[in-house]
Amino acid sequence: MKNYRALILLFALVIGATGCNAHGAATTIAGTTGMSSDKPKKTYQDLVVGFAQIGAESEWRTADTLSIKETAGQLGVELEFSDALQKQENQITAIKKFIAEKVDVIGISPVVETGWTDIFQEAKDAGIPIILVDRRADVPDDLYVTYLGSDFLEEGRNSARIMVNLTNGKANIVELVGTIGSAPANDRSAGFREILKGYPGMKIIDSASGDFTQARGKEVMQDFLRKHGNTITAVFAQNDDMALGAIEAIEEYGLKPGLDIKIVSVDAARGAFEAMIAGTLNATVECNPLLGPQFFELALKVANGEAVPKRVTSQEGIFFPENAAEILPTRKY
Ligand code: GYE
Repeated sequence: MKNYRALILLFALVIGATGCNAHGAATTIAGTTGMSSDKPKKTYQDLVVGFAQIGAESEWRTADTLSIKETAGQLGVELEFSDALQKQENQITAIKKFIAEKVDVIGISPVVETGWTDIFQEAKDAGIPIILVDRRADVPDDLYVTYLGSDFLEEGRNSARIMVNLTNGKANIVELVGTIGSAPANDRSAGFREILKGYPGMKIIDSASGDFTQARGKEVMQDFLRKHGNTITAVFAQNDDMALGAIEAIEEYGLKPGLDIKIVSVDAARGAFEAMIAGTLNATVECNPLLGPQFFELALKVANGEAVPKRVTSQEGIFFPENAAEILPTRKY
């Protein structure tokens, strides 16, 4: 790192002393040091990144935003951050702005999977690489450089495996789905069903979107309870916030969440640990939102034309009430 800084300093001195442009100076140095590229390498301090965030719908998202902003601050990256209030059109407007500003790299968590091809093509035409963060977009491979995020399909599968164990293979499940058309909602639904296929006693009796928020999760659970009453024996909430909303609805209905109705959710945010400690949530499958460090590492490589893998997945675990109190203090979100 130190040597690297020294090299950059040398560049600056050569440019200053000779008055040549950066391109010429780099070629000279490349010639004397054997470097193959004729462009000076960017450092984090030179990097300008535009980030089109989804919104602030969940504890997960808040932690993700903080990780991105904090990491940018620590590294000295200039960050243009946009919050789209969960609306695709706002994300598209943000990307247009980043293109006009000629940022080095664009990061985006696409709120839904479809509808991105045209705007991604515009970025590509302007020579600005796109990194998908957290959520996938359904676009041709050449329109983004890499996708950093969780394996949502496996999260859905794990949620189903846990649910089978908790209910001995027999349950009437209601499902709180995330944002319709989003990659995590699509994949968590698919992974969950894939495993349940092998268990005829496990029935999904209803399924509706709570848009990944606690407030909507509660409303949808109230509807489910009105419709199905105490025939419901299990809830699969595709994130913790919706599970917390469901817990409130179940308590208000007069049943015991965690006991009368088993609940499994995804994210492993603090609220989920608190609910497990209170005995109202049975398990949470981790989905890591702390993507800042990996994102900026990729962004710098991409800006310097270095090769990066097309897919980078985050490592995750599963947590249960048994040791929730012990683990909670170590959680960073
Ligand atoms: O699970 C949910 C958030 O895209 C993985 O979005 C993310 C999901 C996360 O709102 O809480």
